[in-house]
Amino acid sequence: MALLSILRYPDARLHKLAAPVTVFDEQLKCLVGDMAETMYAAPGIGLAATQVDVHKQVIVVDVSERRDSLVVLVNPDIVEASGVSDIEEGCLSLPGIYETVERAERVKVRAYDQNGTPFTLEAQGLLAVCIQHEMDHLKGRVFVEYLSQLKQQRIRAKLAKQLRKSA
Ligand code: K1U
Ligand code: ZN
Repeated sequence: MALLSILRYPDARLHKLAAPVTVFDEQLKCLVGDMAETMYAAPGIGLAATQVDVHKQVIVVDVSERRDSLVVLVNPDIVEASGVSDIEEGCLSLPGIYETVERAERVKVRAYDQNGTPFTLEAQGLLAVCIQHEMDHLKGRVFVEYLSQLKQQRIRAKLAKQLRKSA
C-alpha cells in the first residue's frame, strides 16, 4: 500500500466529475487500500478518490472512534434522505477550515464494495454527513462552495496565508 498526496483547494482538479467504476479488478482494490491508508494517516474520517486525483466514483469512510470500521462505497447513490443535520465539517483538502453546512440527517445509500458486491447502507449523524460530503467531492463540489461568497473569499485568503507561511 502507499500514501497518496491529497489535492489542496482551490486546485481545479477538485472540480472534475468522477466516472462510475465499470471494472472491479486488482487495480481498484489497490486504490481502495491506498485511499484507506491515506485517510487513516491524515488523519481523516473520509476520503474521495477525487481528492487523490483519481476521477472514479470511490469513497472510503470510517467514523468509528477505534478506527476499525472502514466503509468502502463504489458508485454510491443516495436513494432516500430525510431530516436536517448541521454538523460542522472539515476537509483534508482545506486544512484548518471548519464550517457547518446543511445536510440530510439520515440517508439510505446504494453502492458496491471493492469486490463488486452491491449493498444498501442506512446512515445517520456524522456517517450520513460524511458520506454526503464525500459524494459531493465525486461531483466536483467542495463543502465551502455552499457558503456565501464573502465567507469563501475569507477562506481563500486564509488558505493563501497558510501556503505562504509553509513556503
Ligand atoms: O476531506 C475529506 O473529505 C475528509 C473529511 C471528512 C469530513 C469530516 C467532517 C464532516 C464531514 C466530512 C475529514 O475527515 S476532515 C478531518 C476530520 O474531520 C477528523 C479527523 C480526525 C479525527 C476526527 C475527525
Ligand atoms: Zn472533503
